[in-house]
Amino acid sequence: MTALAHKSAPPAFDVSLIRKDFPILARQVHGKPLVFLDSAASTQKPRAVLDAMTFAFENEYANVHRGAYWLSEKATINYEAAREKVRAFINAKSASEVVFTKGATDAINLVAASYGCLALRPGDEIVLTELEHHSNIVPWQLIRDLTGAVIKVVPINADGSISIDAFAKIIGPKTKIVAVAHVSNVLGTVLPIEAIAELTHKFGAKLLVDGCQGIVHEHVDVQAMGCDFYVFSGHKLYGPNAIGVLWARLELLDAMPPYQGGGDMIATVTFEKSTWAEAPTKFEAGTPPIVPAIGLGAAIDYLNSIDRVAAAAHERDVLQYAMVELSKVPGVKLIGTAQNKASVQSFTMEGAHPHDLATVLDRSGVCVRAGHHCAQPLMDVLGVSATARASFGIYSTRGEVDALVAALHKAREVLL
Ligand code: C6P
Repeated sequence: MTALAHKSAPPAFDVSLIRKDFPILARQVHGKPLVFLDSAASTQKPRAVLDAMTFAFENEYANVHRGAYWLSEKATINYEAAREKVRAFINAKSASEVVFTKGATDAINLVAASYGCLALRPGDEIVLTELEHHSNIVPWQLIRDLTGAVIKVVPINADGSISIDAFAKIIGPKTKIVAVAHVSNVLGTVLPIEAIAELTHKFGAKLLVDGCQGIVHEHVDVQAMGCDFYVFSGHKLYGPNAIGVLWARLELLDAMPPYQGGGDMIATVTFEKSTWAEAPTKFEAGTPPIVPAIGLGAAIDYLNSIDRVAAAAHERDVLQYAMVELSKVPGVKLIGTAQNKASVQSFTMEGAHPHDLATVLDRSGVCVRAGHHCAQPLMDVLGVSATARASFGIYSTRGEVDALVAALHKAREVLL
């Protein structure tokens, strides 16, 4: 939790003002105020993002990198300005290191297919952890099956934490790629990325960090972090869906072959042979997600306009409160209690299936996710088929936790 882990008292954070920026939070569901506790799946969008996207479509929309006319040039400038905003937000050295993708899943598939194909030979090892999302497992299985590489898995501790010693037992001379979540979408565990990067590089391997659940809660500096690839999705960062980011050091992008072929990603094409554009265009085949990228840029502007240190402290407060209050509900068991965790709390209730629980909570206007959370191998490790999960964003409140707890008491009456 680097730059956001301030020791001094957090500045005042007025969550009621923040909530006014998110139009959907004012609505009712089933006649009850919306209590949106599923931000880990996708966050709600501030007015600034909605307005920026509407403005782009209404006033400055055309295809990018193609037109010799003013409107296309303006759209191109806006699209590339969004790339620069991402660069500054994650402190990348150059905007050329920022590749726009459809999302984090698309970005991991890109790295697995392109870098994996370049780096992996039979017997080489890809290191994952037990808490990975399917998006950071299946792409590696696909490239494993093509190359003859082997997947090794780092185990978690009972509380959902992972010790660096566990990594040290698995990463070794055969390791070529280590791919880990920044923050677990099920357990909330924050992984020790800097230490993992050091260990990975000791053996000359490369580190991919799945930042989907990390960048939303803390300041990310890809250079300080020491990873080689960092990926995330716009829709979890208060931006639109259909846009994601792959950051990689330029020398890696330069060495990697294209992932997909099509318009824009080429320098020259003949029927005999094609040559490639420079990165990042080499990895952006076809018409890119123009307005979603502009929306992501607006989300970054929005986040830069608020006190993110205070927002992170507020989210931690809501999480701590939720952990205490949920534990008081009879039959509720918290899943994921690592010391260093972000705003995600999974739980089960004895005698109630998480899906039934989520359906009953919904009648009280409370949205939580239930299921395996696209982490079936983790469910197997935990010995459960599913959990319920409450997850928090900058707009979440203690009052919403109270509403969840009240709805859980009602659910006990209905289900048990
Ligand atoms: N997790 C959740 O409810 P996409 O779908 O590409 O935007 O993100 C995939 C992904 C990858 N890694 C992690 C750690 C994630 O949490 C997610 C998305 C959502 O937990 C939807 S399954």
